[in-house]
Amino acid sequence: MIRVNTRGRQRRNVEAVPVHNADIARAFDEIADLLELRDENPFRVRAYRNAARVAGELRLDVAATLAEGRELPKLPGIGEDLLAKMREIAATGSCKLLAELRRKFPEGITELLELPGLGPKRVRLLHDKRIDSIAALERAAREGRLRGIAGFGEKTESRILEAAAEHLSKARRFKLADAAQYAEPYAKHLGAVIAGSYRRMKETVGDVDFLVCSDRPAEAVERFVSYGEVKEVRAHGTTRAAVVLACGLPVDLRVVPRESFGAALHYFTGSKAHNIAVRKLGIERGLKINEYGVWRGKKRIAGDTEKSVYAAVGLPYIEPELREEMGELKAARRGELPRLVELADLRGDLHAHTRATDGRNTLREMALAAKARGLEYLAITEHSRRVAMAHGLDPARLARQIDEIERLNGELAGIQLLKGIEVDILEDGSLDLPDSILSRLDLVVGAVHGKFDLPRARQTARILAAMDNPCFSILAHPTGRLLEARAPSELDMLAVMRKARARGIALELNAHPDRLDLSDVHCRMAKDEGVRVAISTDAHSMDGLEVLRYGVGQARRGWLEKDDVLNTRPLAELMPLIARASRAGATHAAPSSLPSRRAYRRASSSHGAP
Ligand code: DGT
Ligand code: CA
Ligand code: CA
Repeated sequence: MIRVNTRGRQRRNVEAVPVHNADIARAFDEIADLLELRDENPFRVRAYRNAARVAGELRLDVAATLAEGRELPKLPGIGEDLLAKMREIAATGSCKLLAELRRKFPEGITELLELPGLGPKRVRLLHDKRIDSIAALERAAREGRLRGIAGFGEKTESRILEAAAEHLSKARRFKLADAAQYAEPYAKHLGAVIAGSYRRMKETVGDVDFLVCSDRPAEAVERFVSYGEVKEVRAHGTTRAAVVLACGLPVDLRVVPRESFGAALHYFTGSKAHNIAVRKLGIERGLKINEYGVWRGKKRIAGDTEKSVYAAVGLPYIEPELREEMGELKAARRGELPRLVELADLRGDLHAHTRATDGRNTLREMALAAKARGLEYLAITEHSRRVAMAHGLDPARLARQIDEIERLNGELAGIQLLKGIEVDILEDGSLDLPDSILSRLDLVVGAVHGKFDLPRARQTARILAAMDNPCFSILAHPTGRLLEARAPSELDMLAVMRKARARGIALELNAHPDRLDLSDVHCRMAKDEGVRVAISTDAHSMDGLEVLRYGVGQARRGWLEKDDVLNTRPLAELMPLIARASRAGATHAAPSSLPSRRAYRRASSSHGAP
């Protein structure tokens, strides 16, 4: 289950600041956290977690819809009580229940839940000892006061100390999709273009960078600082300003004249390392490159478009997602830039849930939603029985779903449902369902849902063993990470990839913005190792299909091209690739030796690959 990062959360009491869906999701998540701390009924906790996810994934803006006097559509899994709370939060930013719960706990308590190894039980114990924030915890661990508390040994203490110190030293970052909810309407209001890490589709952003072209910069700056959601103005100049929004998101603004647009966009898109490298190429040609243009002496020779900036240093245009100084300049110089995969290249989705388990829509609704998005196929991959909280399928229920899908496929035109499962990979590497039922499916997606913290060798052996099952088609969310919340599992990713390649297994890039697992670095590694990547939504609702675009962004950061991505294949080409019989010894393209190998080695050493 996904928990939204709550660190540094602003307890909002700013009246009249519009409430975004992300705020509603966070409120529900905080309720779930606090109920858990009170040891309430897990089903009640889960109802609020689900509501958070529904709100977070909804495409329509709840507060705006209600403010216009329109009704919300029926939201599956959201009963009257939750709906009433949703209205209350949309109108006021909070609700009575949340306010009551907050009164019972000190303010920093939920941030403790974000540390690895700290669940509600332990946080309750800490609370009893008046250790109520990460800072207090860090102090207690340093002073050796934790090991006296039931369940905390010396080892736990040192692990917690490490995690707390890391947490405190790290600047807060926002998940891309969360930042988008606040930044998009703001940018639209200003007619601004968004640059920075946001444009590079980085999975998290430190702040959002706006660029406005105008000959009247003072006006643009005024409009920027007087936006309704601004909580704090940090800088206020004639062509630039910096603010923090009520939600805590910092936003920077720069205003430039029209003829500088390309140079400014290039400069503020970054990354800094990429900029420095481009500027160096300029210097070699006697050119000066800054945010106003490309200059030979006092003469401006380029800068109205980004393309003109690159052309001035003899390079073709480089896509923002590649601008990380990870070999893109060399590839550009040699004419070897990848042709990055695009959203429109995707023909289907290979990971989705329905009401049969913890999804919220029916098979038919999911099929029609996929069709409406122009997809050709959608794999239904419910949880298996071991994932009890999600009401995972046993063989009998899965068999019934297989029949239902076959019936539905006979009836629906223009969309094909694929019969699948997200089978749990047990601790010993065996799968949670017998081959007799797995072999009846079109594809088997395997995933880890517990014991994320096994030692590296055991975790790796577990995954490798699972991939030996002849039915195995795709390894889902391979590292199990949750951005800003759960670290990736320790895994020898190179060994996993080599095995995947040998067995014709694809790795999933889970597109959910809380996961984005594979990372960009691992995507690139997959490409180098000749392993196909499946960009999958893991949708639990019709709107959940929307996240594909984040998956595509991550894939592009990982240099993936159309051919590297499994679900760019039309159905007829896909089927033999996921079919079990063809998979023994099947391989993809030979591994290439792109300049990225060094790059991912460097970056992945912290994540597990040798
Ligand atoms: P973030 O905000 O931490 O997610 O990452 P960025 O890349 O958005 O970084 P940010 O907001 O500090 O700056 C936006 C862009 O401005 C950055 O990507 C490149 C450019 N920039 C900022 N400072 C410098 C600098 O000192 N030198 C150069 N060449 N470019 C810079
Ligand atoms: Ca930024
Ligand atoms: Ca910035």
